[in-house]
Amino acid sequence: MRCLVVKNTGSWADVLTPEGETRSCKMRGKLRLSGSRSTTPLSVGDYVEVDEDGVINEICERKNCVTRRASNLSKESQVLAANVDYLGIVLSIARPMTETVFIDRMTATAEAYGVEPLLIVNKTDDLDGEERRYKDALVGLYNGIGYGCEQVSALTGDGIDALRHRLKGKTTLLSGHSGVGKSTLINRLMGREVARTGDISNVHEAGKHTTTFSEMYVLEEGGYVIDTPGIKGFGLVGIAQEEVGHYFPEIFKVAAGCRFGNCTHTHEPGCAVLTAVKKHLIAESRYESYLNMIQADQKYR
Ligand SMILES: Nc1nc2c(ncn2[C@@H]2O[C@H](COP(=O)(O)OP(=O)(O)OP(=O)(O)O)[C@@H](O)[C@H]2O)c(=O)[nH]1
Ligand SMILES: [Mg+2]
Ligand SMILES: [Zn+2]
Repeated sequence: MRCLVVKNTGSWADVLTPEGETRSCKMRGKLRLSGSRSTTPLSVGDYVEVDEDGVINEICERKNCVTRRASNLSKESQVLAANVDYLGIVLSIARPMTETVFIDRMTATAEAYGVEPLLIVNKTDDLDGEERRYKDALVGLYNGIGYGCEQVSALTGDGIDALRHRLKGKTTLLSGHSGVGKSTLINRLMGREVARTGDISNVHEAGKHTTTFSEMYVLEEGGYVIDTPGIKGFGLVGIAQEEVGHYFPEIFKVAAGCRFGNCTHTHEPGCAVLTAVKKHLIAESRYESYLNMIQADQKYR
Protein backbone atom coordinates (compact mmCIF):
# COMPACT_ATOMS: atom_id res chain seq x y z
CA MET A 1 0.00 0.00 0.00
CA ARG A 2 1.39 3.36 -1.04
CA CYS A 3 1.19 5.94 1.74
CA LEU A 4 2.36 9.50 2.33
CA VAL A 5 4.55 10.32 5.32
CA VAL A 6 3.06 13.24 7.24
CA LYS A 7 5.13 13.00 10.41
CA ASN A 8 8.37 11.32 11.27
CA THR A 9 9.74 11.05 14.77
CA GLY A 10 12.68 8.79 14.05
CA SER A 11 11.54 5.24 14.68
CA TRP A 12 7.86 5.77 13.99
CA ALA A 13 6.13 7.62 11.20
CA ASP A 14 2.57 8.77 10.71
CA VAL A 15 1.37 8.04 7.21
CA LEU A 16 -1.72 8.89 5.26
CA THR A 17 -3.29 5.87 3.55
CA PRO A 18 -4.85 6.09 0.07
CA GLU A 19 -8.22 6.18 1.88
CA GLY A 20 -7.13 9.28 3.77
CA GLU A 21 -6.66 7.62 7.14
CA THR A 22 -3.70 8.36 9.40
CA ARG A 23 -1.71 5.36 10.61
CA SER A 24 1.35 5.02 12.81
CA CYS A 25 3.95 2.79 11.18
CA LYS A 26 7.26 1.30 12.17
CA MET A 27 10.14 1.23 9.74
CA ARG A 28 11.93 -1.90 8.59
CA GLY A 29 15.57 -1.22 9.54
CA LYS A 30 17.34 1.08 7.16
CA LEU A 31 15.22 2.19 4.26
CA ARG A 32 16.19 2.29 0.64
CA LEU A 33 14.98 4.58 -2.05
CA SER A 34 13.19 2.56 -4.70
CA GLY A 35 15.53 1.74 -7.58
CA SER A 36 18.59 2.71 -5.58
CA ARG A 37 21.04 0.78 -3.42
CA SER A 38 21.68 3.53 -0.94
CA THR A 39 19.79 3.91 2.30
CA THR A 40 18.34 7.26 3.26
CA PRO A 41 16.47 8.72 6.20
CA LEU A 42 12.74 8.90 5.78
CA SER A 43 11.24 12.35 5.40
CA VAL A 44 7.92 14.09 5.54
CA GLY A 45 6.51 14.19 2.01
CA ASP A 46 7.93 10.78 1.14
CA TYR A 47 5.71 8.17 -0.42
CA VAL A 48 6.38 4.76 1.10
CA GLU A 49 5.32 1.16 0.62
CA VAL A 50 3.59 -0.19 3.74
CA ASP A 51 2.94 -3.93 4.15
CA GLU A 52 -0.05 -5.72 5.78
CA ASP A 53 1.59 -5.51 9.21
CA GLY A 54 1.82 -1.75 8.90
CA VAL A 55 5.58 -1.75 8.43
CA ILE A 56 7.30 0.67 6.06
CA ASN A 57 9.47 -1.27 3.64
CA GLU A 58 10.63 1.11 0.97
CA ILE A 59 10.74 4.79 0.08
CA CYS A 60 9.35 5.56 -3.37
CA GLU A 61 11.41 7.58 -5.82
CA ARG A 62 11.57 11.28 -4.96
CA LYS A 63 10.79 14.18 -7.29
CA ASN A 64 13.11 16.34 -5.19
CA CYS A 65 14.14 16.73 -1.59
CA VAL A 66 15.04 19.77 0.44
CA THR A 67 17.91 19.34 2.86
CA ARG A 68 19.87 21.56 5.15
CA ARG A 69 23.22 21.34 6.80
CA ALA A 70 23.05 20.02 10.32
CA SER A 71 24.94 23.19 11.30
CA ASN A 72 26.61 26.01 9.39
CA LEU A 73 30.03 24.38 9.27
CA SER A 74 28.94 20.79 9.06
CA LYS A 75 28.95 18.79 5.84
CA GLU A 76 26.22 16.50 7.10
CA SER A 77 22.77 17.26 5.85
CA GLN A 78 19.29 16.58 7.11
CA VAL A 79 16.31 15.99 4.84
CA LEU A 80 13.59 18.51 5.65
CA ALA A 81 10.95 17.42 3.16
CA ALA A 82 10.55 15.39 -0.02
CA ASN A 83 8.42 15.92 -3.14
CA VAL A 84 7.94 19.64 -2.57
CA ASP A 85 6.17 21.88 -5.11
CA TYR A 86 6.54 25.27 -3.46
CA LEU A 87 9.03 26.78 -1.09
CA GLY A 88 6.71 29.24 0.62
CA ILE A 89 8.80 32.17 1.79
CA VAL A 90 6.71 33.77 4.51
CA LEU A 91 7.78 37.33 5.22
CA SER A 92 6.60 40.49 6.85
CA ILE A 93 7.55 43.97 5.72
CA ALA A 94 7.92 45.30 9.26
CA ARG A 95 7.78 43.86 12.80
CA PRO A 96 9.88 41.94 11.91
CA MET A 97 11.21 43.17 8.59
CA THR A 98 12.62 40.64 6.15
CA GLU A 99 15.73 41.71 4.23
CA THR A 100 15.83 41.12 0.50
CA VAL A 101 19.10 39.23 0.88
CA PHE A 102 17.22 36.65 2.96
CA ILE A 103 14.43 36.39 0.36
CA ASP A 104 16.99 35.99 -2.40
CA ARG A 105 18.90 33.28 -0.57
CA MET A 106 15.64 31.41 -0.26
CA THR A 107 14.58 31.85 -3.89
CA ALA A 108 18.03 30.75 -5.08
CA THR A 109 17.99 27.76 -2.76
CA ALA A 110 14.54 26.79 -4.00
CA GLU A 111 15.77 27.02 -7.60
CA ALA A 112 18.73 24.83 -6.73
CA TYR A 113 16.41 22.16 -5.32
CA GLY A 114 14.02 22.29 -8.27
CA VAL A 115 11.26 23.76 -6.11
CA GLU A 116 9.22 26.80 -7.14
CA PRO A 117 9.60 29.78 -4.80
CA LEU A 118 6.39 31.43 -3.65
CA LEU A 119 6.49 34.68 -1.70
CA ILE A 120 3.85 34.96 1.00
CA VAL A 121 3.74 38.51 2.32
CA ASN A 122 1.99 38.31 5.67
CA LYS A 123 0.74 40.98 8.11
CA THR A 124 -0.71 43.21 5.38
CA ASP A 125 -3.05 44.53 8.11
CA ASP A 126 -0.09 46.06 9.91
CA LEU A 127 1.47 48.56 7.46
CA ASP A 128 1.70 52.32 7.37
CA GLY A 129 1.70 54.24 4.07
CA GLU A 130 5.42 54.02 3.49
CA GLU A 131 5.56 50.34 4.38
CA ARG A 132 2.69 49.69 2.00
CA ARG A 133 4.57 51.38 -0.84
CA TYR A 134 7.66 49.34 -0.05
CA LYS A 135 5.54 46.16 -0.05
CA ASP A 136 4.10 47.03 -3.47
CA ALA A 137 7.59 47.66 -4.86
CA LEU A 138 8.80 44.35 -3.46
CA VAL A 139 5.89 42.43 -4.97
CA GLY A 140 6.51 44.21 -8.28
CA LEU A 141 10.17 43.25 -8.20
CA TYR A 142 9.54 39.55 -7.60
CA ASN A 143 6.57 39.33 -9.96
CA GLY A 144 8.86 40.86 -12.57
CA ILE A 145 11.31 38.00 -12.10
CA GLY A 146 8.45 35.55 -12.52
CA TYR A 147 7.88 34.56 -8.91
CA GLY A 148 4.38 34.29 -7.51
CA CYS A 149 3.49 36.53 -4.57
CA GLU A 150 0.50 36.21 -2.30
CA GLN A 151 -0.38 39.02 0.10
CA VAL A 152 -2.20 37.93 3.21
CA SER A 153 -3.07 38.73 6.77
CA ALA A 154 -3.14 35.57 8.84
CA LEU A 155 -4.71 37.70 11.55
CA THR A 156 -7.71 39.06 9.64
CA GLY A 157 -7.94 36.39 6.93
CA ASP A 158 -7.42 38.89 4.15
CA GLY A 159 -6.02 37.23 0.98
CA ILE A 160 -6.28 33.74 2.47
CA ASP A 161 -8.74 32.47 -0.14
CA ALA A 162 -6.37 33.37 -2.97
CA LEU A 163 -3.52 31.67 -1.12
CA ARG A 164 -5.65 28.57 -0.52
CA HIS A 165 -6.43 28.47 -4.20
CA ARG A 166 -2.73 28.68 -5.07
CA LEU A 167 -1.78 25.92 -2.61
CA LYS A 168 -4.54 23.56 -3.68
CA GLY A 169 -3.15 20.19 -4.74
CA LYS A 170 0.44 21.28 -4.01
CA THR A 171 2.97 20.47 -1.33
CA THR A 172 4.34 23.63 0.20
CA LEU A 173 7.27 23.89 2.57
CA LEU A 174 6.99 27.04 4.67
CA SER A 175 10.05 28.97 5.68
CA GLY A 176 10.79 32.43 6.97
CA HIS A 177 12.15 34.37 9.92
CA SER A 178 10.88 33.79 13.40
CA GLY A 179 7.83 35.89 14.14
CA VAL A 180 6.66 36.48 10.56
CA GLY A 181 3.56 34.41 11.27
CA LYS A 182 4.12 30.92 9.81
CA SER A 183 2.28 29.12 12.57
CA THR A 184 -0.53 31.68 12.62
CA LEU A 185 -0.84 31.21 8.88
CA ILE A 186 -1.04 27.44 9.19
CA ASN A 187 -3.76 27.76 11.81
CA ARG A 188 -5.66 30.12 9.54
CA LEU A 189 -5.32 27.79 6.54
CA MET A 190 -6.40 24.80 8.63
CA GLY A 191 -9.26 26.70 10.25
CA ARG A 192 -8.23 25.54 13.72
CA GLU A 193 -5.33 25.74 16.15
CA VAL A 194 -2.84 23.09 15.10
CA ALA A 195 0.46 24.96 15.41
CA ARG A 196 1.79 26.86 18.39
CA THR A 197 2.14 30.59 17.87
CA GLY A 198 3.83 33.43 19.69
CA ASP A 199 7.44 33.88 20.73
CA ILE A 200 7.52 31.37 23.56
CA SER A 201 7.86 28.25 21.43
CA ASN A 202 11.28 29.24 20.15
CA VAL A 203 13.02 30.98 23.02
CA HIS A 204 15.38 28.11 23.80
CA GLU A 205 16.15 27.51 20.13
CA ALA A 206 17.49 30.95 19.33
CA GLY A 207 20.84 30.84 17.60
CA LYS A 208 21.29 27.14 18.25
CA HIS A 209 20.76 24.11 16.12
CA THR A 210 18.09 21.89 17.54
CA THR A 211 16.88 18.68 16.00
CA THR A 212 13.37 19.35 14.91
CA PHE A 213 11.06 17.27 12.82
CA SER A 214 9.01 18.70 10.02
CA GLU A 215 5.28 18.26 10.25
CA MET A 216 2.87 18.13 7.37
CA TYR A 217 -0.64 19.50 7.54
CA VAL A 218 -3.35 18.29 5.18
CA LEU A 219 -5.45 21.08 3.71
CA GLU A 220 -9.16 20.39 3.50
CA GLU A 221 -9.39 21.33 -0.16
CA GLY A 222 -6.37 19.20 -1.08
CA GLY A 223 -2.71 19.98 -0.75
CA TYR A 224 -0.17 19.88 2.05
CA VAL A 225 1.67 22.49 4.05
CA ILE A 226 4.87 21.64 5.89
CA ASP A 227 6.07 23.55 8.93
CA THR A 228 9.70 23.20 9.85
CA PRO A 229 10.37 24.96 13.13
CA GLY A 230 14.13 24.89 12.76
CA ILE A 231 14.33 26.24 9.24
CA LYS A 232 14.14 29.91 10.05
CA GLY A 233 17.87 30.47 10.43
CA PHE A 234 18.43 28.56 7.23
CA GLY A 235 21.59 26.56 6.98
CA LEU A 236 20.59 24.96 3.73
CA VAL A 237 23.17 23.03 1.82
CA GLY A 238 25.51 25.47 0.08
CA ILE A 239 25.48 26.24 -3.60
CA ALA A 240 28.87 26.21 -5.36
CA GLN A 241 30.11 29.73 -6.08
CA GLU A 242 30.12 29.32 -9.85
CA GLU A 243 26.52 28.06 -9.77
CA VAL A 244 24.95 30.88 -7.77
CA GLY A 245 24.18 32.89 -10.92
CA HIS A 246 22.21 29.96 -12.34
CA TYR A 247 19.66 30.34 -9.58
CA PHE A 248 18.93 34.03 -10.17
CA PRO A 249 16.79 33.67 -13.32
CA GLU A 250 17.21 37.27 -14.49
CA ILE A 251 21.00 37.12 -14.01
CA PHE A 252 21.23 33.73 -15.68
CA LYS A 253 19.36 35.00 -18.73
CA VAL A 254 21.56 38.06 -19.19
CA ALA A 255 24.81 36.18 -18.42
CA ALA A 256 24.59 34.43 -21.78
CA GLY A 257 25.84 37.75 -23.21
CA CYS A 258 29.00 37.98 -21.06
CA ARG A 259 32.30 37.93 -22.95
CA PHE A 260 33.80 35.19 -20.80
CA GLY A 261 32.07 31.90 -20.17
CA ASN A 262 33.38 31.78 -16.59
CA CYS A 263 32.43 35.40 -15.86
CA THR A 264 31.74 35.98 -12.16
CA HIS A 265 29.90 39.25 -12.98
CA THR A 266 32.03 41.18 -10.51
CA HIS A 267 34.76 42.99 -12.49
CA GLU A 268 35.18 41.37 -15.91
CA PRO A 269 35.26 43.44 -19.11
CA GLY A 270 32.32 42.74 -21.39
CA CYS A 271 30.13 41.57 -18.51
CA ALA A 272 26.50 41.77 -19.63
CA VAL A 273 25.25 41.45 -16.04
CA LEU A 274 27.17 44.52 -14.81
CA THR A 275 25.78 46.47 -17.78
CA ALA A 276 22.23 45.32 -16.99
CA VAL A 277 22.64 46.37 -13.34
CA LYS A 278 23.88 49.83 -14.44
CA LYS A 279 20.85 50.17 -16.72
CA HIS A 280 18.55 49.07 -13.85
CA LEU A 281 17.40 46.04 -15.83
CA ILE A 282 18.53 43.90 -12.92
CA ALA A 283 17.54 45.18 -9.47
CA GLU A 284 20.43 46.37 -7.36
CA SER A 285 19.11 44.46 -4.34
CA ARG A 286 19.16 41.22 -6.31
CA TYR A 287 22.69 41.87 -7.57
CA GLU A 288 23.81 42.63 -4.01
CA SER A 289 22.30 39.34 -2.85
CA TYR A 290 24.16 37.57 -5.63
CA LEU A 291 27.44 39.16 -4.47
CA ASN A 292 26.64 38.28 -0.88
CA MET A 293 26.05 34.66 -1.83
CA ILE A 294 29.22 34.19 -3.85
CA GLN A 295 31.25 35.74 -1.03
CA ALA A 296 29.51 33.90 1.77
CA ASP A 297 29.97 30.66 -0.10
CA GLN A 298 33.76 30.97 0.08
CA LYS A 299 33.54 30.34 3.81
CA TYR A 300 32.46 26.79 3.10
CA ARG A 301 35.31 25.98 0.73
N1 LIG B 1 -0.69 42.03 12.79
C1 LIG B 1 -0.47 40.75 12.49
N2 LIG B 1 0.17 39.94 13.36
C2 LIG B 1 0.37 38.67 13.00
C3 LIG B 1 -0.09 38.14 11.77
N3 LIG B 1 0.28 36.85 11.69
C4 LIG B 1 0.91 36.57 12.84
N4 LIG B 1 0.97 37.65 13.65
C5 LIG B 1 1.58 37.73 14.99
O1 LIG B 1 2.99 37.57 14.90
C6 LIG B 1 3.50 36.86 16.04
C7 LIG B 1 4.32 35.66 15.58
O2 LIG B 1 3.49 34.73 14.92
P1 LIG B 1 3.86 33.18 14.75
O3 LIG B 1 2.83 32.57 13.90
O4 LIG B 1 4.14 32.57 16.07
O5 LIG B 1 5.24 33.32 13.95
P2 LIG B 1 6.19 32.16 13.38
O6 LIG B 1 6.63 32.58 12.02
O7 LIG B 1 5.51 30.85 13.47
O8 LIG B 1 7.42 32.25 14.37
P3 LIG B 1 8.45 31.06 14.79
O9 LIG B 1 7.62 29.87 15.20
O10 LIG B 1 9.21 31.67 15.93
O11 LIG B 1 9.31 30.79 13.59
C8 LIG B 1 2.29 36.49 16.87
O12 LIG B 1 2.16 37.41 17.91
C9 LIG B 1 1.12 36.59 15.89
O13 LIG B 1 -0.09 36.91 16.52
C10 LIG B 1 -0.78 39.03 10.87
O14 LIG B 1 -1.20 38.69 9.76
N5 LIG B 1 -0.93 40.33 11.28
MG1 LIG C 1 6.01 29.03 14.49
ZN1 LIG D 1 29.31 38.63 -16.43
